[in-house]
Amino acid sequence: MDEREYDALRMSQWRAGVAGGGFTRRDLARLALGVSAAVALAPAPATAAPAAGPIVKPLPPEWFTIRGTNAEMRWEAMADQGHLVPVDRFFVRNHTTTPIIDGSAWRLLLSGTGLSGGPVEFSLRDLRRLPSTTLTSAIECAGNGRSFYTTQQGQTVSGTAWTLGAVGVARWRGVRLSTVLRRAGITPDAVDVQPEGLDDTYVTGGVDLGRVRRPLPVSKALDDVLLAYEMNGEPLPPDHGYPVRVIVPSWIGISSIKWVGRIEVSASPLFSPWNTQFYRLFGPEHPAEGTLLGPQVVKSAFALPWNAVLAAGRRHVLRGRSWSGHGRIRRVEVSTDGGATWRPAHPVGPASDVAWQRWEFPWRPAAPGAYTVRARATDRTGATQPTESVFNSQGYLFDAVVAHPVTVA
Ligand SMILES: Nc1nc2c(c(=O)[nH]1)N[C@H]1C(S)=C(S)[C@@H](COP(=O)(O)O)O[C@H]1N2
Ligand SMILES: [Mo]
Repeated sequence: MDEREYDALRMSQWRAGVAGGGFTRRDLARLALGVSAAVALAPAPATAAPAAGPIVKPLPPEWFTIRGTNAEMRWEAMADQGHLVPVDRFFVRNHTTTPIIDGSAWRLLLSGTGLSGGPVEFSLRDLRRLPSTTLTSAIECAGNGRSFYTTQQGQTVSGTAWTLGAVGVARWRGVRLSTVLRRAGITPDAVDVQPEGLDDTYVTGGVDLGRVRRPLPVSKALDDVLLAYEMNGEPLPPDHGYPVRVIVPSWIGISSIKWVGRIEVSASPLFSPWNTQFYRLFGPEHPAEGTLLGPQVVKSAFALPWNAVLAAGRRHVLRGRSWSGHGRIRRVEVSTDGGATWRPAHPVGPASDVAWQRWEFPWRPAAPGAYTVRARATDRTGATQPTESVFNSQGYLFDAVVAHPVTVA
């Protein structure tokens, strides 16, 4: 089952009043009234302590743009890099603050009506003793590219004003979630699996929405989802989920819960604000309850500074990357004349269904002046980047071609 089908089913159940696991339609109504909702589930293990700032790792301005509790990767930081984003440049999306967790005291608690016995706990050592899997996968925030709704399309949207740097690719190692679910005694009745983070509860508009959590269908949870304890060959760093995070290939970033402390396994459908209130498409082109938000769309970025300065009359190699939630990139074209003509870029390195494609494009700008460069990718399903994205009020899934300004001097 893909994300779109699953979300469609759950949304119709939500509308019909079906609700299991702690978050109901009535809670949502109370949220709208500003009344604190009873979303407290079983207490998570008390191993979390707050860090000094929202993000622990250094954020040098040549690599990052700070956006509230988040840090966006600057694309020029990838100009000299291989397939992976090094940990020190990987973007960070925190609803609150990176918690500092003691890995030796940490426990993963599995519980719920979809298990044959009672709750089951795993330590980090328990997980490391199970067979491991390595997977190179992208993580991308559903709001990546959001600011272009405003700067390219003149539309007002809510949320973090990312440009294109809320995406990264890393090599993750860990244990398959399916292995852990089977050891915990998942039953054939289980329908949803909901990982929950150990970071602070998320408060917005004066309402405490509880811990960051979002359900997955059992079919996805038993397929390619990883409980990762390593990133690029090192233990997970605090900002990216130490000691253990979920990696959900091809699905929007919010599915990949960091600092996971509890996993609810349920025989009835689960709902949270992260699949009912956020991560839905609302707007004039969408029904009142919003459209479900499917896998990531096609995007491209140049590994160049915004307003890069290039010398006239010289040969330059423009480098960039393209990616899609629907599988590998088949073709990338580049325009240096405002979108009038397009020529193919040359692929570099591996193609991947769950990561990006690197590419290069040689360019010799003849005359000094202001230019825009554009990249347009097509994925294996034939989906291509349009010239305009369909508006939604929370600014998700921006897929249009981005006009990147360059000065030739
Ligand atoms: N516990 C927890 N998990 C979380 C989040 C969070 O704030 N808390 N943010 C989510 C979102 S919206 C994204 S896009 C990714 C970002 O992962 P990164 O910070 O490792 O780049 O983590 C997801 N997992
Ligand atoms: Mo996100």
